[in-house]
Amino acid sequence: MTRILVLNGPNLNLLGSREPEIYGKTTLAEIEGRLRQVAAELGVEVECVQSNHEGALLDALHAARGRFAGVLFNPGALTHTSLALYDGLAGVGLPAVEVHLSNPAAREEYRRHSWTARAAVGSVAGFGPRSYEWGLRALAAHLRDAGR
Ligand code: CA2
Repeated sequence: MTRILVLNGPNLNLLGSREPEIYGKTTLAEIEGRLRQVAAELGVEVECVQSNHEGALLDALHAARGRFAGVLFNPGALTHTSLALYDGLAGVGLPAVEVHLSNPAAREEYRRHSWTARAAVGSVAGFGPRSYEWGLRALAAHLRDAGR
């Protein structure tokens, strides 16, 4: 079965507990639960990893080679700063869809640039937890089209 790595970066483990006006009330566990439901519907399998550490995210990406067909990735604030994650994503060569709860393009200037999006197939942002769901649907369709 097609396997997809769902990777979440720094502070996303705090979802639902702080700043609900920006990031909503849904917890990461709830988002992951919904992704498992959608994955079952799509006939794919998801494995979910969250880390607050850039190096651990890189390790997860490297370990994904040969085990996963693609990556659904919310790099959190590292989106805007991490050339290393860009290099890692580009280096492993797995198709990735970047997702964001908020719409960084409509926020502060320093959130308007994404390093990681440069190595992604595409992005879904601004729809809260549904960004993940639609990102997963888009990635699964992309993998299907690519015969992977
Ligand atoms: O909108 C998104 O998904 C972001 O990736 C979230 C990041 C932010 O730096 C990006 O610009 C956009 C921040 C994640 C922090 O999550 C928190 C959740 C609850 C409480 C505090 C932080």
